[in-house]
Amino acid sequence: MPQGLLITLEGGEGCGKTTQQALLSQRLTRLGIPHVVTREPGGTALGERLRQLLLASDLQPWTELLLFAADRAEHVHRVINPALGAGKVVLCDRFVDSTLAYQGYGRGLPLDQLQQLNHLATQGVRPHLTLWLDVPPHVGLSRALQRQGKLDSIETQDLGFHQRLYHGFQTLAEGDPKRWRRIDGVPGIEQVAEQIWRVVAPWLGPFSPQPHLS
Ligand code: T5A
Repeated sequence: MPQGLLITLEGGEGCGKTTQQALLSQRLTRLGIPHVVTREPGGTALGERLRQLLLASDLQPWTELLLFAADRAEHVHRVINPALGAGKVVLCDRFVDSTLAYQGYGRGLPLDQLQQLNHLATQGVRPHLTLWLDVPPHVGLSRALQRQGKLDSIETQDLGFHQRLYHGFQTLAEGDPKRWRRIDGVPGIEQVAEQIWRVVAPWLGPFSPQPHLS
């Protein structure tokens, strides 16, 4: 079996990650490519409980950080590592970079300490490819509001917070262009999906039971 492939989807609120993750998964299924769809926070039984706490509570930044790290440690150990070890593609909605963007650029916690904590929580597992769905904060927030009718405790942070984390994702993406790909998340869902497919398809050769990807 080939080594697995970890693809993460990142971006601000309502940027379309969950929608695009589902479309990409459908495509992989049609091609017979074994894969796992997962998310943070969440992805495990404990993670889903932590998710409810994290999205419903007004937590101190360090408390919030440590709960995200606990979620990630459990997730990597129980879901991501086993899937990668089995040679699967893992599509993960948010991962280590959300901590850098939200808790680092957004909340102002020191980036070097966040990197260390990410390393501890993941035991060094890193994404092979990260898709940044680039959507201006006001567009993403208005999509999230339309979909849910209300915003969760992180989404209701002031616009300055969302602008800082947007800048964070931009800085992270520009700082590691081998791993990151910027996807324009503003056009319609199908157009965004095509951009993503053009980026992802070349990575999938070793995982495809078919000779050609389409
Ligand atoms: N967090 C997470 C941290 O602070 N630190 C961390 O370390 C981690 C891992 C997670 C929260 O936790 C924070 C970040 C988050 O605040 P969440 O509910 O998972 O909470 O929040 P999001 O990840 O932001 O997920 P959302 O579901 O809110 O947004 P998505 O997944 O980006 O967007 P999606 O696909 O659900 O789309 C939102 C709406 O827009 C429409 C969809 O139909 C949907 O209604 N839409 C489009 N509309 C027009 N054009 C397009 N191209 C569209 N694409 C989607």
